[in-house]
Parts: sequence; structure tokens; C-alpha cells
Amino acid sequence: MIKLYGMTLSAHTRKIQTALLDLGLSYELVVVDLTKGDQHNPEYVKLNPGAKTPTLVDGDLVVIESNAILTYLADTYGKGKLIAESGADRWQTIQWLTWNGSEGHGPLSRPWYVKILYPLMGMPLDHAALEKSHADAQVPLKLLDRVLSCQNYFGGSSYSVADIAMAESVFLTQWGGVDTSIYPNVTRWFLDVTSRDSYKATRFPPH
Ligand SMILES: N[C@@H](CCC(=O)N[C@@H](CS)C(=O)NCC(=O)O)C(=O)O
Repeated sequence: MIKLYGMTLSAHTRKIQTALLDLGLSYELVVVDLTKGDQHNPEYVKLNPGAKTPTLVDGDLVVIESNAILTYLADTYGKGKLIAESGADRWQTIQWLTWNGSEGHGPLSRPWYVKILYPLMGMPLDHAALEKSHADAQVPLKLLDRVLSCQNYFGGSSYSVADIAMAESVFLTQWGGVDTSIYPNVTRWFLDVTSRDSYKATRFPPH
């Protein structure tokens, strides 16, 4: 049985849960409660040396980094679903997953940190930082909108793990108060991805 270490409150864990549902895979969620600092438990750090969630354990294999986990699951269990087995669509998927991790998720998620998470942690709302985070998020959003003017999905012609990763980043941008409706292609694509049962099932987390 696949074990997923994380918690549904974490965007990076939700991505994995969405993919597991899309692939029809059953799994055990081992809750790593970030609000209690469980990620620093020595047993967990043996699995994930960076003390972050999520971590996937499949038999003897341990995979960390959410976008690597997405690739592993799609490659191992998808048979062409969620990532093409070869060709341009496969490399579009890998390219945008990589961009998401290295360039996109940071500025797209920042408004959520400033507006939602830090105040929840007891810090006063920093209006200047929020304004800056909203301005900074426009750069990746413009890029996403341009890409989606030429293709339906980040995996090219069909829905893939790149869309799962990117939708979670855009979700955090919106939750952080950024109006993404001014980007028509992002709006069309986001509606497509978020109306799927797998996405909806991971929104209101039990853990
Ligand atoms: N690049 C990592 C990022 C993982 C990450 O930042 N996870 C957050 C939860 S969404 C976490 O574990 N934070 C705990 C901490 O920073 O102490 C991935 O994609 O898996």
C-alpha cells in the first residue's frame, strides 16, 4: 500500500492526493501535523532530510519533492494518463513541473502566506508586503496566460500532473486575494482543472 506522509492542509500534499485520486490508487495518509512540528520528528527526517511534507513511500522506495512524486506516480501507474509516455507532451509536462517548482510556485503562493498564513500564526497583516506580493504574482500569471493561449493544458494536449501542480499554485494566489479573472486563458483552464472530482475532493480537508 502506498503511504503518503503529509496533511491535506498543505498545498504540496493536496497535489499528490489529487493525482492519487485521478489515477484511482488507494493509499494510506500518514498525518504529519505541521502545526505541531511533526515534520521535525527524527523518524520523519530520516525519510525527508529537509523536514518538509509530502513524502511518498511505495514499497522500498521513498520519494520526496511534490513535483517529483507527481512524476513518479504518473510514470509508474498512469500508463499514459497524467503524463505522456513519450514525445512533446511528455516534455511539456516535465518542463512546466520544473518551472512550477523553481519559478512559479514561490511568487504565486506568496500572497497566501502574507494574507492568510502569517496572520494565522499571530503576525499582523503587512499591507506593504501584501501589495508587493500581488504585484509580483502578475509576472507568472501573465506567462501562464500566454502559454495557455496556445495550448489547452500545461502538458500540451491533455490534462497532466503539470496542471495539478500549477492549479494548486493558482489556488493559493486567489486565496491570497489576487484577482486572476483578468487572465482569460488562466480562467478557462482553472475552471477545467478545478471542476474535476479529484480536485474537489481535496479542497475541504479532514486533516
Ligand atoms: N519543494 C517542496 C516544498 C515542500 C514544502 O514547502 N512543504 C511545506 C508544507 S506545504 C512544509 O512541509 N513546511 C514545513 C516547514 O517549513 O517546516 C515540495 O514541493 O515538496
